[in-house]
Amino acid sequence: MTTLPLVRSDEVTRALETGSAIVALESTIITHGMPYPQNLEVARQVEQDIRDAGATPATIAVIDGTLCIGLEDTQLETLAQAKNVAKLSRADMAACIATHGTGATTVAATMIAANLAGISVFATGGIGGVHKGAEDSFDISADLMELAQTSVTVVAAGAKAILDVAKTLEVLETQGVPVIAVGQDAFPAFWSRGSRLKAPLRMDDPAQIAAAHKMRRAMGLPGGQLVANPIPSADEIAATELAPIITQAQHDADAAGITGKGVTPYLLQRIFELTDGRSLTANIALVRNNARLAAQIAQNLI
Ligand code: PSU
Ligand code: MN
Repeated sequence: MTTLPLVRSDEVTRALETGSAIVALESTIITHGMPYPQNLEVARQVEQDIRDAGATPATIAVIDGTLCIGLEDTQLETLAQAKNVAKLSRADMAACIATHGTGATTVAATMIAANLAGISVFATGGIGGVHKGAEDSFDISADLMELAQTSVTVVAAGAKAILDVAKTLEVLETQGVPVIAVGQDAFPAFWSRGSRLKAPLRMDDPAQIAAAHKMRRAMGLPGGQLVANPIPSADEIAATELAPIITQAQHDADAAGITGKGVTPYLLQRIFELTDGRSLTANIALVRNNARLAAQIAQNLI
């Protein structure tokens, strides 16, 4: 019989044994979302933020055919410097493990792994969603369908402003995914706090978010929740300032013929260049902010 090669870090094993709070973290943000060496610094910093907030971090990746739940520091370092690491989602994660490959997990793949390991909360930057022009390209992230079927609460700063955010919210509604804004009514726009779009739900208390997660389970509803946590005001970039930059980046991606999995990493890198690195500074601040909130939600789930 085929068994799943799943290995937990010592820290995660201890947390599971003692029943303490755990927060999952994705690895695509390390390999495809940020440049080296900031990616490594951020990966370490976010783990520490979770510890400081009273929970245990579990960064998830596939390394040499093993599904790793929690990475040791040397593994984190190798991944942060690795080139040509696969970007894994629901469609290709099993194939990567079966062929003894190495890959970073996206939101969708991290949710699957967290659920397998008994972890209910996951912090990231922004989820994937419906890309601009999806009516022609059909480019809709598998993250949305994962939120509809895997019972993990995902804390993000909304959907990246490179996406068609209105269409992203429509798909989430169709798929029955609760979208919960924290501390405000508006659905946050990743690098910016506000947007013209109102989030369907609002909860300002991590205990409420945890209670809603438990109630979905009690009702036998599959799927998770999207917690939309706005970037701290001190770190945001105004949406009006970013709009032309996003348009430029999208134009460049189209001109370069970028499609499929390459689109999101290309746009993030191009926006980094066009903002002289300010998009990265904001991205780091929002991920850390999400990690802290996720640690509080996780503590209310135990
Ligand atoms: N958010 C970030 N940086 C990232 C991503 C999200 O701030 O790199 C990654 C996540 O792993 C997400 C993926 O799941 O981008 C979405 O990719 P796609 O649009 O190809 O589904
Ligand atoms: Mn896509």
